[in-house]
Amino acid sequence: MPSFLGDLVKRIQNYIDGRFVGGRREFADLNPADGTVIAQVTEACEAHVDEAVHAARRALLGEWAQIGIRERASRLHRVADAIEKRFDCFVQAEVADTGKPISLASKLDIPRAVANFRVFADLVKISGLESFQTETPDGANALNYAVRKPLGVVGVITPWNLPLLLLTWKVAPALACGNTVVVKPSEETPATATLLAEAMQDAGLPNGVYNVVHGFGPGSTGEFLTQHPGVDAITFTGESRTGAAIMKSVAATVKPVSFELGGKNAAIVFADCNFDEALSGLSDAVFLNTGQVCLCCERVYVERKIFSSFVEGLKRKAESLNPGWPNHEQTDLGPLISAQHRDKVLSYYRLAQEEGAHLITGGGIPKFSDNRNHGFYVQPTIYTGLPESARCIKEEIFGPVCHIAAFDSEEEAIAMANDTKYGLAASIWTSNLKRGHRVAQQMKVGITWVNCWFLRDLRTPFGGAGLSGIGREGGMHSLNFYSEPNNICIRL
Ligand code: NAD
Ligand code: 6OD
Repeated sequence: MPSFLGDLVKRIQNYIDGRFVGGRREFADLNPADGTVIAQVTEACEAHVDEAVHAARRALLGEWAQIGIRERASRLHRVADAIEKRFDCFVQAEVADTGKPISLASKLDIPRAVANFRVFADLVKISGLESFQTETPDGANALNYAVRKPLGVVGVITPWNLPLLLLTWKVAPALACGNTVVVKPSEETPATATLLAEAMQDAGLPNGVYNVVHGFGPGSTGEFLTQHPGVDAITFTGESRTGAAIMKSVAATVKPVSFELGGKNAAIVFADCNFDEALSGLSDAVFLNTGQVCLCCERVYVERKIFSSFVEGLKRKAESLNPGWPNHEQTDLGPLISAQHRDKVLSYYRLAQEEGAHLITGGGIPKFSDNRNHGFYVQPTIYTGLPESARCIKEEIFGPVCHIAAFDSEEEAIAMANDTKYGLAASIWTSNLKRGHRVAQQMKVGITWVNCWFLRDLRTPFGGAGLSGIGREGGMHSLNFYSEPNNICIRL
């Protein structure tokens, strides 16, 4: 078995039909903390993608099709065991690829990958043995029953912000339903998807059930996958614009899609909230993973009575964050993913000033006395004073930044929060339970948290309205997407 840090990190290859496969074209994988090259990655050409899709098709019709739900579930638990066995290796690979603090990768990313396999293994077993496989309505003169089948070969395309968490969030239910997958992780974070191949081997998944192809989007691996006629469905997480491009691309072959896209999420903080809890919650909701979580709140609305003290409190939180080396336990703010993304975030910092914002803190690049100056760090940043029509209020920035505005009434707060083309998440802070329910039910989003943020139960529906996505995954919603009912009607 190749040792990940010894071999794979230096040369990350595609994984097709149970084998690591090299190629002629390579691209560099950078450490965002200091810009150094940590690996060379093999870019999959069209022939590699074709090979992976064919391997996935063969596997779909082979041993994998004969394995019943109980055994599939038990192998997925073994994948979870295999990730746990290599826990440190996964953590180090994720930290090196993303620059995220080691504390975050060890508490969130890798444990959630394990949980994704365990939850969907259990869910498919329980529901499959009870009612998921057959629906039998009480027909008067006919017996109807629907048998659920896998969709087939599923193309899984994922982003760089929570690489293994988001990849396994899709791979686990897809495999639980009996599909096979060809995954294309982000070109920025190819490591943990490749390491997962070893866990799949350990768990005894047949060759071809899990395949990894590396590369870029347009004119590269991503597009080869979405256009491939042998791919039966695409599940995608990433930018809304990319979702639109993929939709066009899959139209010719009419593939079902599940899209988890961008957000411009709002938080509403009422004066009756528990102030300290709201402040801590919002500090996470704005700055966690350097603001690179689709659920992060870049728009914060605070009731006027507590506006000044809240702005002051969040400023103190922002200034207390430690932009350290990702591998240090005390670090709580890593770099952004790439130089290109840092340029984008900094362009919004400049735009905010041009649009008339009042800078509360941050707005630039931190200064270091070491090689972090070659990394992609930016300062956590807070603005006030922008009109609601400003581009910085309308467009997703995806950095450690928020704008705070005051409101006077519940109706005004709801109207401002909903005034967006996105609709992923919202977070409401109040000690009035009635108000919590009332406001939450008026949010035009896929998920609303009350007095918390990013508190997850993996059985609940997850996804977005508007530009934030198509469909819902999570729990039975995932199992429904990754399978297809075949209804059989027998006349009695
Ligand atoms: P991105 O859309 O640029 O890339 C995502 C993936 O799509 C990558 O693997 C990329 O190579 C691939 N890709 C790009 N163009 C493609 C094309 N034309 N055809 C096929 N594949 C293509 O997104 P990103 O920059 O990696 O991630 C950040 C974005 O993802 C943000 O907008 C964020 O809000 C969103 N996101 C959403 C969720 C959610 O659950 N809603 C979760 C995480 C991230
Ligand atoms: O928690 C999840 O299941 C999920 N899909 C989170 C998405 C986070 C976005 O960056």
